Amino acid sequence: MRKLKIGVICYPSLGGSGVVATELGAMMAEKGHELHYITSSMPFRFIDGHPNIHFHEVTIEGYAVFKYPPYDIALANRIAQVIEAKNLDLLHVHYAMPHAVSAALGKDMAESDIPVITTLHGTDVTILGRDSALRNTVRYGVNKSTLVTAVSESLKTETLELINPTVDIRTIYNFIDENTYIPVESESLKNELGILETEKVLIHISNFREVKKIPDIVKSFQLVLQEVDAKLLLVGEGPEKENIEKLVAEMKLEDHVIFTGKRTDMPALLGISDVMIHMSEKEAFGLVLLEAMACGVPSVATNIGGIPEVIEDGVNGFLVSVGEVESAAQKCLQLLQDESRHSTFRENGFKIVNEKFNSANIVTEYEQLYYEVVNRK
Ligand code: GMT
Repeated sequence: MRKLKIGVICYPSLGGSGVVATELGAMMAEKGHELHYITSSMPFRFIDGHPNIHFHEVTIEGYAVFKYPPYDIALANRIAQVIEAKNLDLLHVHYAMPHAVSAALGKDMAESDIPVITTLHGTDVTILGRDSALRNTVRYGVNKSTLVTAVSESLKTETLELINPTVDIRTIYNFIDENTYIPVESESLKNELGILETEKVLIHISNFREVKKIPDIVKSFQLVLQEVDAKLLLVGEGPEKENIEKLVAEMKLEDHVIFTGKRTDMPALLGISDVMIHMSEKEAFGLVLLEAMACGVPSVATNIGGIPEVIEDGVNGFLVSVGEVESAAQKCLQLLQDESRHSTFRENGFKIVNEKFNSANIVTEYEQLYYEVVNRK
């Protein structure tokens, strides 16, 4: 099979869709394909210097007439340039808004028949697809794609219900790099973060958006604390951070809740953690749950969206309903106080990572899809 030239459009900053886009690109590059990232800045897990990976920056001047600089148009313009200059075989777009629309426009500008694969990651459909100001645009971007993938069956079903697209949607699960996400022992990190040897550690990692329901996590943690000595690690940054800091202060939990900010040492942080807690009201997949699983950390999470496809209740974690703060606390305690259950869930998790979310298999699924759309053309 000939090697492909693939244009990748994604959000380069913190976020699961950007992580998947860069990990997938890295693995495709290892298979000999040529990757061209067309983004506003260098993706944060971008492998600079790899001979098969290239970066094409999208820039736009802030002219006085623009109330909002038209980034989406500048992106389309750059996509058109790269399609022509690099003779791309296909575009792989991560997150429909605005990327799928910019890809359609860029393709049109270049007068090209290049195939476009759009991967839906979640809120591009579950929130933006419900917003009357954007719904038609999301549908347009999706329908202009040659083929669409969703990161879970749940997201595929929700997309069919909400958008009823005219194009084929396939489910391809997210994956992690199994060489990076491994159990790591890091006692010095515990010291560094002020965690005592005897304390249990709960961890939550996210972009601190409202959908993550972090106040529910803090309330559950307070109940856990009544039974065991513990610390809660809140890893990440985002719009809700200030509110959560206030809540933690009101609940007088400052000595027990550690805000780490953005971190790059996830395996080490997971290595000192006993349970991952995730109380989202919307979650198409929950990449951090998979990262935790690969590092040997069972999860307590909500039974919504794609989470039940990642966490099997009573197998590699526990599921609770949204807002069930007490039940989440009890489930955390069951894992923190029962070593044998913890270790069974941990082992089950390793098996699930290896079988259901095996990166080599998933990358091959994407590769087959790439050839399918290119050959269709
Ligand atoms: O919508 C977001 O919260 C951002 C987005 C992202 O870029 O990380 O998250 C979505 O994509 C991830 C990667 O596929 C999934 O793991 C997340 O579950 C999904 N977020 C939501 O559905 C809320």
